[in-house]
Amino acid sequence: MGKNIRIRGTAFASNLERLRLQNNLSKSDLAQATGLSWRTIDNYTKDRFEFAQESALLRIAEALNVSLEDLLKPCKANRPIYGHPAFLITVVILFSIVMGWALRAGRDGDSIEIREKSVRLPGGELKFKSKIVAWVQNTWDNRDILIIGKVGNSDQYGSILAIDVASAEVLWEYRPDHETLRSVFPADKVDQGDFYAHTLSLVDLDGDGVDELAASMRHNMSYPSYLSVIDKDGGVKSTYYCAGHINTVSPFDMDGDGKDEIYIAATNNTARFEGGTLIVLDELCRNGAALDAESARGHFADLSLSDSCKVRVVFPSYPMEFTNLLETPRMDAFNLWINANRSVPDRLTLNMGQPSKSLIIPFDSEIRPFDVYPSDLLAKFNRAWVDSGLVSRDYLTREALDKWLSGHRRFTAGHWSPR
Ligand SMILES: [Ca+2]
Ligand SMILES: [Ca+2]
Repeated sequence: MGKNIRIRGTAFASNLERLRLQNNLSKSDLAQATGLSWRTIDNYTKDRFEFAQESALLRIAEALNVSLEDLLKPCKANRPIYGHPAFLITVVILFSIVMGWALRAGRDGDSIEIREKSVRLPGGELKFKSKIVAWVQNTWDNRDILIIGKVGNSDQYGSILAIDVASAEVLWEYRPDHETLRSVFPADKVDQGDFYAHTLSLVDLDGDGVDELAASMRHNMSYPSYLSVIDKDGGVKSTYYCAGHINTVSPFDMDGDGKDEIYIAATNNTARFEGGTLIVLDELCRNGAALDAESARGHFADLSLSDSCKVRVVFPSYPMEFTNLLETPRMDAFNLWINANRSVPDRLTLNMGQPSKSLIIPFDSEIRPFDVYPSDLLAKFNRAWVDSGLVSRDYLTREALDKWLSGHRRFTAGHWSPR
């Protein structure tokens, strides 16, 4: 696996844009010069990734005639002048200016402040009865928009609101359709509680340059969850249902065709396969349910739903004596890691198990899992468990891991089923 470098929190995005313009390069020029996709370059300039492949960064640095270090560090004066009296006087003056600006900004409410049950925007303050648990910012129709997800409470269901930052006007509100959800999942499970937005992600599924919102909604008392794609006007374009919790949602254009796919790590939660699952949705394949003949009963009320995902990979569970020690009754899949470099074999990896003790599974560009290995900590714990007789056999030998991996199921339904 190539080395990944954390770019979030560095000056990479702003340096990339500045150097690109200085070199008179379009994003397409830079994509061509580096062998990366236009979408990847665009995502980099918009600071959408936390990490980047070192090899990709080196190619960008080379195309822009700077060192990797210069690409990541903040742009500043070349010569150290910290000790010079003029520098100290300048600092004092600048500090006064900045403080004055900051105080004015605070008075004018120039910034966005998200609190537990309220948001303060330049256009005013909005207060809510229930907690805000997810948010994302975007620009739609040349307006800065804040999108927030709230949990429900006794007199209010969870919902998603799109708010115009400048005016603090609520442009639209999305509420889960409980009647439909009661017909998809067992009604008694749905009635136990409420759905709320667990993750909000921006995704451009059709590649038209306008982001859609991918909202993963989770039940607060039971396991049903779903992912809805919502357009800029609040219209629901598609919904995909899952019988277990959706944990991670990662939009990415892996094949570089300018259209994002949605990669989802989730818990499968069905009787024979409680080993976590990876679901891929795209522009055409994003309706239906993670449902098949072996797994449906007891988890879906509507067995006529068909699975129109692009790809779904379901992993088997581990024996309970092992999952008990992992402190997870089901093997949750989480931490999707997508590799921007198209030449590496492991385009995507995910973790499965418990955050500190997990199996790591790499997938190729066809979303086929081709290996599994334990994290260092899981291997260490496993040795201790085997030595002390806590497990009856070693579940992490190469032979056992290969056998476990060969038990996965892979669905490529891909048929359209609007709902
Ligand atoms: Ca779009
Ligand atoms: Ca694509």
